[in-house]
Amino acid sequence: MPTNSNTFTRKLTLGLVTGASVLAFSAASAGAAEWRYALEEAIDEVQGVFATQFKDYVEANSDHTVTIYPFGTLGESADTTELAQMGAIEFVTASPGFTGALIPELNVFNLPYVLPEDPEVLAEFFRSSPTINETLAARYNDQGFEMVTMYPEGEVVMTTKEPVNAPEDLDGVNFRVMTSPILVETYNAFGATPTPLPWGEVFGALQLNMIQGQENPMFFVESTNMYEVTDHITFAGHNNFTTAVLANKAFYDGLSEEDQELVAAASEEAYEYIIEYQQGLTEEALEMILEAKPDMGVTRLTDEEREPFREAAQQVRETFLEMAGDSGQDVLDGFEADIESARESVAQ
Ligand code: 6CS
Repeated sequence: MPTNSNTFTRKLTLGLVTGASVLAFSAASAGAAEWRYALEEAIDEVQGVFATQFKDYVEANSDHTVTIYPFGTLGESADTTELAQMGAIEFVTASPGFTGALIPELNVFNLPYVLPEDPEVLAEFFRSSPTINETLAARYNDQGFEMVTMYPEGEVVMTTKEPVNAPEDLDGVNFRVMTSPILVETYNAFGATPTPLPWGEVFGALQLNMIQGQENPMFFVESTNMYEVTDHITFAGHNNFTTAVLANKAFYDGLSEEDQELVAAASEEAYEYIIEYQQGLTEEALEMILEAKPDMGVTRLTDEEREPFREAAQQVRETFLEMAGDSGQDVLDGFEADIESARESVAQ
């Protein structure tokens, strides 16, 4: 079971106190430094596996150490993102499902039916896209971050108390989304009552029936026991969970060229590892869930059943363009062109 809210508040307070004293003693100095890296997930979940690879590479190739702060030790995503923005920690994993509230263009990742479903094309898109690695990287710079990398974490599924085959089935369902406005708009368009919440509140809210649905990749549905408090899983093919590894920009700009290259090399290695690590992860998680709860309902929407969700997605696109303006349009056009290039390069 994930941390309940009382335990969570206690841990958060302890975490911030411990975190503050740790931070006071570990300011970066010339030579060997301690780099602090906070996550939105546990150490054995995808973000933790990536961060561990990054840490191992940095520590094997320099005198620096990387201290990882998993979810719950320094607060919710909004807290850790702010700590990195102000330079109290050096690295953070911050997902557009939250940071889309800060940088409107990032909501392109939250738009349904934009990212390719083919995992090879998806991995190549993140690797090679100038829109991600130049245009969006510049938007992160505007907010005091250096974008180290972005990567996909797995196909997003809905988990609900009742089966979902059509938008009508979401009528009256309080559906938890991360806090970006485009996710709210998506579930409005899908026919639900969207409820933006930080992660730490989701399990309790499902248990208390304050919400009746949420979306996440399968590995997370399994690792956080979401299947204990929901009874149906729906694969609608509408998105893949994206995250970003960010560094504090002033910290990054102050690194030697050698250390900047170290960060890039560690992140490239961790990227390839995490893409490989995810092969079969969705299926494994589903098997584990069905073993623990054999009567869990699983629905894979057919193309025909997906059609009304795809139609609803058009309205979400329009809201995105109203919100992010011309630069949102450029990012969306850039995504479409970069996805096409990734498709062509994988097909060769
Ligand atoms: O739903 C969430 O809020 C969380 N989901 C994942 C897969 N990672 C972190 C995030 O906080």
